Amino acid sequence: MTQQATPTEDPALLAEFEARIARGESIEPKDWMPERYRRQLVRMMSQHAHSEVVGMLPEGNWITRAPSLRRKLSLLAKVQDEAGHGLYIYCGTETLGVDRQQLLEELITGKAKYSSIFNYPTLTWADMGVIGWFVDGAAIVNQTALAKHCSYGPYKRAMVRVCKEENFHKKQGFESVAALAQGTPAQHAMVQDAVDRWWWPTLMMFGPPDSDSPNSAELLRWGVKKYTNDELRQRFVNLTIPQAQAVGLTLPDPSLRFDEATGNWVFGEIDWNEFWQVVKGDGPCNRERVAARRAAHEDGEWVRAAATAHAEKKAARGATRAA
Ligand code: BYC
Repeated sequence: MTQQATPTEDPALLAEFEARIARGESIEPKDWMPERYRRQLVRMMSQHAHSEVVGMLPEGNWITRAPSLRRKLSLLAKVQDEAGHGLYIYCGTETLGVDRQQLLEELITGKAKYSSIFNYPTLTWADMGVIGWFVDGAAIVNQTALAKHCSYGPYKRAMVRVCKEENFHKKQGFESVAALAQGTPAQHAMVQDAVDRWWWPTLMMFGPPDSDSPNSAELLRWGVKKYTNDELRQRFVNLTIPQAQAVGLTLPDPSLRFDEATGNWVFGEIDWNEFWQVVKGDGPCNRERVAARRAAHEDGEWVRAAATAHAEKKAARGATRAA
């Protein structure tokens, strides 16, 4: 399935499109858009949808080992929410003329990108709290900007509900972290260790530095992104440090300091070699994650076959009645 043909990139159409973006109007699926804009959205939205779906795996790993019924319920709800987020965003890519099957194929064959953060292992129960606090906290910073400002209507609207749910995820994570931080010395040590392992990979979630981000200029120009990767990363750092201080946890960065002049927390150098290694498929869990998604897809074959058979039978019944 392809989008209605846009015969040429007529300069007048492009000028009108850019004027609409400058006026803060939403671009909708049937509106004219430059092919580059459509492709950028498909790239970004499909990576986002895949991230939500793969993001279920590190936490799903702990559902059967949650320490209480209450913790299990909130973890279960969170993981189910991530599945829903993936589905909304895949629907969003369909409005751009992309076939979902094709995207899923790219995910299970390891061709597609998804967020680097989900290629790290979840070693202890404390990781569940820290993921909610850091990873969902980072997601909120990034996605609230999309919900408020993104120029593509279906993506912007999908982000409204996603952000509401991410807020619940963050709160349950931070509450769990606070309980462990105030618990026994062993619990405090467990949650500090999780903070130490997840801090730097979370900062990498925001993408490469602005000086090394090939897509940012176009996305900013066309109002898909409102802020740069570094701006959002800084916002997350500024928001999170006081929260860590409030629960008596430290962040694994000896160079952290508050800069009165800018009102920002200055942080140390991110290991970009590690980031690119993970993005290129060589992180601690990349192969495991893709294999798990492939197995889930293959195990679900009978569900797809049954749904297709049901739809075909219903359509045939409708055709007989109409005749
Ligand atoms: N991991 O030019 P750049 C979630 C790639 S879901 C992997 O700066 P852009 C959550 C990038 O794709 C989290 N790859 O790109 C879910 C590009 O490669 P290609 C996902 C990354 O698009 C469950 C290349 O590096 N959130 O939060 O301007 C539970 C150069 O980058 C990463 C979204 O997807 C990365 N971290 O900026 C809890 C939000 N970073 O495609 C939480 C929407 C960069 O040219 N996406 N790359 O081959 C965005 O805001 C932007 O796409 C990004 C990257 C900030 C991620």
